[in-house]
Amino acid sequence: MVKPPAPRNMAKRVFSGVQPSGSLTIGNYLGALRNFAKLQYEADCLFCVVDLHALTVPQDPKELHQRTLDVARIFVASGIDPNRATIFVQSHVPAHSELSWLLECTTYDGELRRMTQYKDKASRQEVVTSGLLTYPVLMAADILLYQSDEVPVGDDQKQHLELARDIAVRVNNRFDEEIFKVPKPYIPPRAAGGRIMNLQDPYEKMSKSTENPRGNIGILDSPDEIRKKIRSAVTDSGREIYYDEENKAAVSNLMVIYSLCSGQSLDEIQSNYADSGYGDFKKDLAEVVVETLTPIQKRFAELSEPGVIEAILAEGRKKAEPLALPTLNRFRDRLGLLTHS
Ligand code: AQP
Repeated sequence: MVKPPAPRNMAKRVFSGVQPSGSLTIGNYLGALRNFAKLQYEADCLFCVVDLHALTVPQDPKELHQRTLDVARIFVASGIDPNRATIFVQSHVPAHSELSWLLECTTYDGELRRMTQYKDKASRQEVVTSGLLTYPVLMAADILLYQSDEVPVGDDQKQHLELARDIAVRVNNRFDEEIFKVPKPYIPPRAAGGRIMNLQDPYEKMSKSTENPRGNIGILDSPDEIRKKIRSAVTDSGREIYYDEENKAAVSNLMVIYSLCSGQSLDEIQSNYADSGYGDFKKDLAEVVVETLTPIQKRFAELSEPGVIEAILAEGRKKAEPLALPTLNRFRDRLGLLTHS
């Protein structure tokens, strides 16, 4: 049955974004995109390709251009319906950058330097841009601009979301008025995909910009690549297959991927493989991952026809900008900035 489009006055507003900073992984899919597709039926959703965030570390311009389109295609291919949710590109709505500057002037340097992701990414860069430091403020602007109630993200974004909440509360207190809604995070627990780990290092988050890409399953990887990467995934000592994040980090991570792709619970998987070794488990895991990603890849290919995704993004910008401007203008006004015609 075709579900009717989400009415704009739905009680709940949801915002989330994905950076076009590399090839999207199954971590992005299981931790975020998959939930986006579900939320569109219960909330007024805005999903954004956050291209400005990607600029915080060096990007090849041609690749950035292509990846921006590809992330939007992956949104749609993962089940986000552009007639229900608003899909758009961050830099197409300049209010994001303007609000980011205004919020930077209410954020403390120490708050930003404490961010784990900043410390981690800065330690891997030869030159650290100020954009890398202020990135969480731009993320706060993305969210607060739309009076978002809820933000579905993986658990690596938890600290940034807490900052967005702190900024909103600070501004509201200063003006004794709800300028910004204080957003709530929607973070799946680890066993439900909140933090998928690298297959070559179960203590490193699976990440687009990893230095260990053999441990990433890309959403667009071919079946053979997927099989090869899962076959060579590291495992833990002992042959048993059971869920224990601390002592069986590698196998637990593989079990979570298996569970989310197959719909089987972790307990079912454990009992199904009670008498098997890692070899059989990995072989079956590869097949359930291939089965999950193949339909997304097919849909992605259909969306690659010139003009299709561009039209969706143009429509998305038209819907997003009028939602953003009233909040920006109210905040400008409260700060004492002159209005213009
Ligand atoms: N490994 C992961 N497990 C679960 N969720 C994840 N997310 C990212 N990695 C995992 C979630 O995916 C969404 C989009 O992420 P992003 O593009 O905003 O950037 P990120 O969080 O920094 O993700 P990456 O893949 O690690 O990108 P790079 O390497 O460019 O920094 C977010 O909701 C994120 O939580």
